[in-house]
Amino acid sequence: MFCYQCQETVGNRACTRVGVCGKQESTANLQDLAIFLLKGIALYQNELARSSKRDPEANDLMVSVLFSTITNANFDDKRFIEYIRKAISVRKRLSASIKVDGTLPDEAIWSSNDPEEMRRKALTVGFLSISGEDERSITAIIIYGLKGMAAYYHHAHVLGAKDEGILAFMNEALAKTIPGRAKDGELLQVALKVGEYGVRTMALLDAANTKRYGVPGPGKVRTGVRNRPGILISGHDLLDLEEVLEQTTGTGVDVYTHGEMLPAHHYPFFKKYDNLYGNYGGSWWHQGEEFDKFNGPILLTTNCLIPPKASYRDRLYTTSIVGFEGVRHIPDRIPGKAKDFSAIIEQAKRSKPPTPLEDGEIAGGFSHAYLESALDLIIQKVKEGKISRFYVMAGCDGRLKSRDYYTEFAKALPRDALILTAGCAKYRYNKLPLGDIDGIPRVIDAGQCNDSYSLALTALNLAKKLGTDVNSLPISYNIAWYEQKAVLVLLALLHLGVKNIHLGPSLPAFVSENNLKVLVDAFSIKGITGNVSQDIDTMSRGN
Ligand code: SF4
Ligand code: SF3
Repeated sequence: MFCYQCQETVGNRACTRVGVCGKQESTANLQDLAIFLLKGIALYQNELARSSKRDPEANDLMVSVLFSTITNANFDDKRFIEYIRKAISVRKRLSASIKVDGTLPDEAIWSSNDPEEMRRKALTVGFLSISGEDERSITAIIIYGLKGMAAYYHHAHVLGAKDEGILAFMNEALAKTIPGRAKDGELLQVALKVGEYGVRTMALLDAANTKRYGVPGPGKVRTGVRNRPGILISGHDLLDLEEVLEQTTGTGVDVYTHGEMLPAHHYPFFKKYDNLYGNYGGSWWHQGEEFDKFNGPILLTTNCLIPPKASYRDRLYTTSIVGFEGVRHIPDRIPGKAKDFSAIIEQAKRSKPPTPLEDGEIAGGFSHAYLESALDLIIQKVKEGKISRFYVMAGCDGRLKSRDYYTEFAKALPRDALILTAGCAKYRYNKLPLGDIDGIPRVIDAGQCNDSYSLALTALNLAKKLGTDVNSLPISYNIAWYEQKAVLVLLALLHLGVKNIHLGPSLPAFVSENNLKVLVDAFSIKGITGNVSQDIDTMSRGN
C-alpha cells in the first residue's frame, strides 16, 4: 500500500500499512488496480471517439470508480472487486469493436477474474510503479484532481446534467498518465487543464443544483432538535436528500442534515419540507460522537465516512459510491424511479429522538448569485472603510490539532474583516459569535466545497466592476484542504488566475519539490506558518 492522497497521510509522506482514515491495505491496493484499468479503458475510449462516440457505460464506470476511491468514501473490498471485474468486461467489449495502434500497455491488456490474482497484480500498479519523483507527483496531481472532478460530475449527472467535453477530457487525461504516453512537460499542461475542466464541472453542478432547487439565499439553520424521531443525512448528494424528504413527508419522522449537507437548507426547494428540521453536529470527523447521540438512522450519501463504531453501526446506511463492509447499502435508482429509503424510515420510526448537542442557529446561503446581486453594497462598505479585507477560508476540515489554527485565525481577524467560506472547513468558525458588519454576517458561507470556486467567480466579477485585476483586490486566500475535491478546487482557482493562495495546514505530500517550485513560480502558492498573528500580518498586506 502506498497512499498519499489526503492531508492526513502518515508523517506527511504516505500511508503504507493502513490509512489514518481507516482504509486497509487490501482496499488501497484494489483501488489502485481499478484506476489502472480505467487508464486502459480510456485508450479505447479515445480511439472510439475518432470515429464515433465514447461508450456511455465506460464513462459511467470511470466516474464511479474515481469518485469511490476518494478519501473516506468506500472501504469495501467487495465493491472494488466488482468494479475491477466490470472494468475488465467493459474493456473487453470495447477492444472487440475498436483497435488501438501500436504496442498495447498492460493497462489495456491485463485481465483476471480471480480476486487473489487481482490482489497480486494490485501490488505492482500503484504510484510507486511510476519511476521518478516528479513524474509520480504530477501524475498524482492529475489523478487526484480527476477524482474531485468525478465527484462533482457525478452529483451533476444524477440531476440530469451532462457534458461530453468533461468526460472526453477525463479520458484523455487518464490515458496520458500511462507511463511513457505523455511528451516531455505534457503532464504539467494536463494538470493545469484539470483546473480548467474543474471550473467547467463545478459550473455544471451549480447550474444543475440551481435549476432543480432554485438559487440559495441567506438564512439561518437551527442546530437544536425536537421531540420526534429523526434521520440524519450526511455527504453532498442533494437528490438523495430530496428523495428522503419526499418519502418521510407525513410519517412523523424528521430529517436533519450533517456536515456538508448543511447548505441544502438555503435552496428554496427544500423549504417546503416542514420535517427538514435543522443541522445536527459539525464536520465529518466528529461523527463517531455525534452519530452515537443521534439515536436514529444515518445515511451517508458521499464522503466523508469514518469506520463506524459498533454503537451505531446498525443504524448506519450507505448509498451510491459509498460503502463499508457490513453496513447496509441502499441500492441505486432504477432509471425513472426514486431510491427506496423505506428501511431507513421504518428504523427511524422505532428510534428515540436525537439527543440535543446544542441549540442555536448557523447563518448561510450566500450563493454567488446572491453575492453578485449584493456587489454594489459590498463595494460601498469597502469605500466607507467598514470592510477592510476579505479572507477566503474555504475547503475541508480535518481532525488534526493543527487545524485549531483556523478557529484562532477567524477569532483574531480584525472586526472589519469578512470571512468567505465554503466546504466543511467552515465548521471551525461558523458557530463563533463573530458578529456582523452593518447587518452582513462576518462569516459568509457560499455552500458546499464545490461552491468554493464561486467565491473566486464573485472576486472576478468584483474586479471587473472595479476595473482592476483579481489579485489587486483586498482578498486573501487561506484555503484548508483534506481530500481530493480540494485538489480540484485548488487547480480551478489557479485556472481562474488567483495567485498568492495560502494552503494548509500542510502542503500536499504528493507535490514534489520541483513541482512545488513550478507552482510557486507561476502562482505564488504558499503554505501557512501556523502562527496566526504572523499570517494575518502577512495576508493583510496582500502577501
Ligand atoms: Fe492515508 Fe489519506 Fe490515503 Fe487514507 S486517504 S490511506 S489517510 S493518505
Ligand atoms: Fe469535507 Fe469530507 Fe472536504 Fe466537501 S466532507 S469538503 S472533507
